[in-house]
Amino acid sequence: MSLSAIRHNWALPEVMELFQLPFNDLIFKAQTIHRQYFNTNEVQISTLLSIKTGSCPEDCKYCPQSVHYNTGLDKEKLLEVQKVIAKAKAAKAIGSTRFCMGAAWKHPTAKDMPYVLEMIKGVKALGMETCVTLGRLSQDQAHALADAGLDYYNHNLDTSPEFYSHIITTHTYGERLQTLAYVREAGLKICSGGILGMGESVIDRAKLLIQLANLSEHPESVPINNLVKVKGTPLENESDIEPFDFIRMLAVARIMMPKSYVRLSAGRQQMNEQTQALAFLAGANSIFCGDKLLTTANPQIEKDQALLIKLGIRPKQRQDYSDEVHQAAIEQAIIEQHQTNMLNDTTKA
Ligand code: SAM
Ligand code: DTB
Ligand code: SF4
Repeated sequence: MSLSAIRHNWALPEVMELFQLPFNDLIFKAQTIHRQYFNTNEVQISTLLSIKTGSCPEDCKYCPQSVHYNTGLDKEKLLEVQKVIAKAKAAKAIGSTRFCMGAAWKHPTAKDMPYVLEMIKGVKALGMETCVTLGRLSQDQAHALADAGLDYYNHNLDTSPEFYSHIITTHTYGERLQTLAYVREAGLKICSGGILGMGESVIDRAKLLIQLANLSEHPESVPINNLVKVKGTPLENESDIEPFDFIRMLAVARIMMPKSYVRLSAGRQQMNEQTQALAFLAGANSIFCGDKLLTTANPQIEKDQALLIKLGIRPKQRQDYSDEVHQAAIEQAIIEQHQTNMLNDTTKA
């Protein structure tokens, strides 16, 4: 079978046609393409850590960390480098191959940068991939991150250019694209996606995917977040989206960016196992593991391990990383978890 082409010329009518396909046809198409490029029974696992929490000057209506909203968040200064490395070690022990560090900044300052660079070097030394999300970057900052050995920069476009100013008023879509261009030019991998459930239309979702897929290279990682509605933010009472519509977004992302990792990102805590299983069927092949995202809850690791076992899905090892002892330890932990679950099921019965 010939491989699906990697295209950068997606147009709105054809993308809307994908969104309007009968559900089964869409999922079949996405899964067929997924199998051309990936092992369907593997997911890449990343872990998040907020290295600087709250008091962000930006006004993003979904975000619990914006200084503009009172969400009762415990604010924290930039964490110490050693604390960050200890958290990365714990993430590695649960099978995570990438450690993502997020800061509630409009952009990093000259004072912050040396600490962030040390964090990157320290996490890399553990044999993990590194990702940071620090807000807007200058060209020099993008190069400094690359020189420190950073693998991925996360910078989400979040929604369509048209809907952006309804949600974010303190920076522009153009600025986001500029940072992505600096990141690419510095030779870093890009992690960029968006959020569903902010009151956007299906056209906005299609336009977000067109922005991402029509970049000169597709982002290597595309996180699709389901809005976590946090009390105190302007979107706290937004209506839930239909879970099938969330799955459609993942499927269309998979079809448009066949080689990218599509991450079933924020919102899994509020999602049942069946919806998550459909997400994997639609081509999602990356998740965040660990009981916290940045500031909100994520499923307990035991729950995630149990789900992956039920579905026969394995955590993906780094391609360039052959630590067999580490892999064996993860597999042993998963088997033990499986046995405990079975034992619990038997005692309950
Ligand atoms: N300040 C940096 C920035 O905005 O680029 C990095 C941190 S920011 C928290 C990273 C991303 O988290 C946002 O772009 C958004 O996609 C996601 N996010 C924030 N709050 C969220 C929420 N309540 N639900 C889902 N995703 C959220
Ligand atoms: C992404 O797309 N989602 C992550 C990560 N990239 C940085 C962040 C989700 C944050 C959810 C809300 C919170 O926990 O504060
Ligand atoms: Fe700040 Fe990022 Fe939250 Fe916007 S999304 S308020 S920039 S932390």
